[in-house]
Amino acid sequence: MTEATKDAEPDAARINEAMADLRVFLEEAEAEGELSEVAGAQVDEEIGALFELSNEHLYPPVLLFKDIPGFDPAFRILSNVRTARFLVGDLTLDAVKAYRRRPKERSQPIPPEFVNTGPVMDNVIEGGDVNVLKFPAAKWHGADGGNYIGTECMVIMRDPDSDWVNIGTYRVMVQDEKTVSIFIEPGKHGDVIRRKYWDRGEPCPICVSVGQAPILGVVAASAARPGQSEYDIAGGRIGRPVRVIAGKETGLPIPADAELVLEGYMPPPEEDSRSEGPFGEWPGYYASADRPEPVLRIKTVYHRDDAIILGQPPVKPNYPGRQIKIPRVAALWDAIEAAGVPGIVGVWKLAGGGSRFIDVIAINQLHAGHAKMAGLVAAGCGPGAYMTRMVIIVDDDIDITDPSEVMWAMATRWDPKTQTDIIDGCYTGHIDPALSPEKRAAGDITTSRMIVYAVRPYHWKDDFPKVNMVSREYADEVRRKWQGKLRFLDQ
Ligand SMILES: Cc1cc2nc3c(=O)[nH]c(=O)nc-3n(C[C@H](O)[C@H](O)[C@H](O)COP(=O)(O)O)c2cc1C
Ligand SMILES: [Mn+2]
Repeated sequence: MTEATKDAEPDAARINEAMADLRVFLEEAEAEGELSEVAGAQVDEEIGALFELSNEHLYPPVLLFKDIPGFDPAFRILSNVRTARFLVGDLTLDAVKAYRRRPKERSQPIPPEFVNTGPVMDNVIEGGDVNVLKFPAAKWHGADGGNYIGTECMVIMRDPDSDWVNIGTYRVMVQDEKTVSIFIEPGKHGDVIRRKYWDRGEPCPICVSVGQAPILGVVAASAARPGQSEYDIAGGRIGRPVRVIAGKETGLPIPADAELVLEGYMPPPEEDSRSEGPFGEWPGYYASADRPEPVLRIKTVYHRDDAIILGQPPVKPNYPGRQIKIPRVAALWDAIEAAGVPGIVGVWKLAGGGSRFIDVIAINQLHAGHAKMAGLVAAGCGPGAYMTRMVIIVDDDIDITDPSEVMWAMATRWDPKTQTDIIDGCYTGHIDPALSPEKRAAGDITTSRMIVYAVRPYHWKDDFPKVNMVSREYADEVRRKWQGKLRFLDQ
């Protein structure tokens, strides 16, 4: 690396500012040469196809779609924010370890600060003037059932029994000028909260931001404890309170520098439900099909003059751009350790499984039954329960970031009959493609898990055949001796 490029590398403070403010992010992305502006692409499929092609890269370019035909050129769609190289850095096990060592104060929640105004108040549109059709919303994939204005969005709700303000990322499809549908899987916090209003015979107040600081997208898409506000977590992560404004209609806190916010009420499904989906989902299928979903009746729209709508639809999880999510891996590792499982030396997710399906955990086996502790906790803990298919436990000599090493461990240390647990009735969602039609019809939204103990069985591990491989120390010694003389050593 030359001195010049070293100097140009963003430091931690600049990364923090980019996480805290979408406009700063854009400036930094441009300065880093990661921004690609796309003029004139159509909302119907073309933007989606360009997005998918960009995901052929491990670090997809940040795409700013502008001059979108049929829409006010002030409005733009922005994709690939949270995968920008300057934001995410290395995607290695060391990066997971470094993330887990992050300063303690960054894990301390900081509640948001209410302010009177901000850029989101540039335009406040109410009642009869509300028209969401004037904002560009992409039909991302050919078979999608509609145009999605909310992909990397934040759905803001307040628990009627407490002060808990929850934020979740749930997809938002445009229905008509004044209505959008929101797809919230059963059991997600937004689902729990809305049911409480409905049980009282009330519509659920909701604000949806479809463009906001990158950190808010991070926390909205990550599992926090029930009762814990993702706003507070975001504040902790950026080291200062998120600035919010009370929505005129609902009083819900909306980010003061949000790009575009929809505010309104979600009546109970029996009062209003409309066809939602299908939508090309992250596992790589149209699994949830189309079904009636509750809707948000929009009362107020807030937007900046030149609003940027975030567009982050899923692509099949084997695309390189579907990077491993370091914070998610770290959250699973933290949960396993918090449950008291010792000797964890690595946690990873295998490509192809996205952020959920396939967890791999390396352990330094300390006692009989230890691998089973790790496997059962990983399959059952908060960050590991939802939509997992397989948990693979391996010994600490396996490089869990290399799929061929994991396959080697399975091929050679795993006896399927005696080293496997299959557990029925585990937490999943409608977007799980393996959920049978019968289970869907019965409302049994569960699938099974397999825990694979691809470890040397503890009680005879010392007698397990030795690995046939030159020791790293001797390999290094030989390399030093022969380097410069043998071309293959330098390649
Ligand atoms: C881009 C993106 C889209 C998502 N879409 C949905 C969705 O449509 N429905 C859903 O239930 N979860 C969706 N999720 C997952 C939730 O955001 C995630 O489970 C989050 O923890 C939910 O917040 P909660 O824990 O407060 O319920 C999505 C995540 C991302 C990153
Ligand atoms: Mn939550």
